This record gives sequence, C-alpha cells and structure tokens, in this order.
Amino acid sequence: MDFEALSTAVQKGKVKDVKNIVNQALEENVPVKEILEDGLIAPMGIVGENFSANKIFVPEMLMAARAMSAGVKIIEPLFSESGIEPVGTVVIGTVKGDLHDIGKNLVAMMMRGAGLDVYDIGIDVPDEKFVEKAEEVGADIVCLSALLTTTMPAIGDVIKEFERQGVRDKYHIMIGGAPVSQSFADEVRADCYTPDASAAAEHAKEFMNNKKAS
Ligand code: B1M
Repeated sequence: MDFEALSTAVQKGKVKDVKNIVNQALEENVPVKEILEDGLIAPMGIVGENFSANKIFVPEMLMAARAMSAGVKIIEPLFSESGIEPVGTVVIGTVKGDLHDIGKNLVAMMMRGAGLDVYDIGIDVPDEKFVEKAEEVGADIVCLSALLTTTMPAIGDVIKEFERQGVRDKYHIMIGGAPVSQSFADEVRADCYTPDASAAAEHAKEFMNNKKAS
C-alpha cells in the first residue's frame, strides 16, 4: 500500500483517489488501524500546518476534510462489532460555535467498535442539548469535543449546565480535541481527558466495566 499516495490524495482533497487507495489497501489486508492513523489522520496534521503557514486556505482545508471522511466511511463498518449487547450508552457532540467533526466522528466510531451505544448529536451543539439528550437516552457517558481555542470554554459551560440542572453526578463527562489538555480538564472539572479516539474508547470501556462491577 502506498501511504504517500493516500496522504497526498487526502491533502489535495481527491475523494475518488482516496476511496480507490483505501479499497485497494483493504484488498491487500493492510491493517485498518494503519490505514486510519498513517493514511488518513496524519495528512490532516500536514493540512493544519499548511493552513497555519498560509500555504492553503479554508476551501482546501474543507476539501481535505471531505476526502478524509470519504476514506473513514469505507473503513467504519470494520470497527463495529455487530450483535453484541451494548456495554453502555454515550452521548457525543462538538460544542457550541465549533464546526469541526472529524475527530468527534472518529471517537464515536471507535466507541461503537468498543461495543458502546453512541448517540452523536452533531456539531455546534447548545449546552442544554447535551443535558437534554443525556437525560432522554439515560446515558452513562457524555463526550465533548472542541477544536478551537475560542470554543474550548464552551466545554466548561456544558459542564456548568449539567451542574445547574442538578444532574452532573449522573454522568461521566469525557472531553477531548486538539487544544484540550489534562490541566484544562482539571480546571473545568471534567471526569476525563483523552488525547485521541482509541484512548477515549478504551477509557469508556474500562469505565463501564468498573461501573458494572461496583
Ligand atoms: Co479548522 N482549525 N477552522 N477547519 N481545522 C484547526 C483546528 C486549526 C488548528 C488549523 C490551524 O490554524 N493550524 C485552527 C484552530 C486554531 C486555534 O483555535 N488555535 C482552525 C481554524 C482557525 C479554523 C477556522 C476559524 C478557519 C477560518 O474560518 N478562518 C474555522 C472555524 C470554523 C468553526 O468551527 N466555527 C475552521 C474551519 C475548518 C473546516 C470547516 C474547513 C474544516 C473542518 C471540517 C470538518 O471537521 N468537517 C477544518 C479542518 C479540517 C481543520 C484541521 C486542518 C484538521 C482538523 C481535523 O479534522 N483533524 C485543523 C488543524 C489540525 O488539527 N491539525 C484545523 C483530524 C482529526 C482526526 O483530529 O479533530 O484533533 P482531531 O481529533 C482527534 C483528537 O483531538 C481527539 O481524537 C481525535 C482522533 O484521534 N478528539 C477527542 C477529538 N475530539 C474528542 C472528543 C473526545 C475525546 C477525544 O471526547 C471524549
């Protein structure tokens, strides 16, 4: 499998090429995790650097995001285990003012793959919507994603909304996204920060196992 060709196709937003290379890689039995991490996630880092350096602009960034999502869509079914009793219920969304959804979608995908029942409530989600959905579906875990330094504070607002409605302790609140850190998680009193989608899914599964055992 040609990782460089896949990386270039993602960076240039070539949806058709991304689909062809991913399908070919699957035929060659390349591990799905490698396709995802080295072929699809890594080039988005380069796209971000090029954007910061003013070498590309929002339209190119959007095209790259679309191409990456097309690749993820092909491998997504391979991450889910069907016919398994859900180990827990998760509500996930990107906070208010933030339109980035690729990372959040990956977390949802990995969590489904770990056997969790995931309700994805989308992007630019108002604070109260997280509470409303968590209460409606009887969630165990709530996941909040933010990609901008300007939208990070909305994570704290969502947690305050859970507190305001007197239901904060019912939920394990996990947070993540490129600018988010453990110290920020401590500051806003989140229950957990994980740097990536696999760590988030792993933590959620472990949390549910401990919850069931106690
Ligand atoms: Co935006 N953008 N963007 N963007 N964008 C960033 C985030 C930026 C770092 C680029 C840069 O300058 N280098 C920068 C933010 C700077 C800052 O805040 N300090 C930025 C900017 C400035 C903007 C705009 C303001 C640009 C503009 O309009 N002038 C604008 C804002 C729009 C808005 O949200 N209101 C904007 C718009 C966009 C697009 C729409 C064009 C597009 C998003 C398309 C989409 O998501 N559908 C876009 C993209 C693609 C990016 C970059 C290039 C890539 C993001 C991405 O998808 N990464 C990004 C640069 C970068 O991150 N290097 C950038 C791949 C993804 C797999 O990683 O999302 O980090 P990530 O998710 C990881 C982890 O963070 C973690 O797991 C994931 C997988 O392992 N994780 C969680 C994420 N959420 C989690 C939740 C959890 C746990 C883990 O819960 C438990």
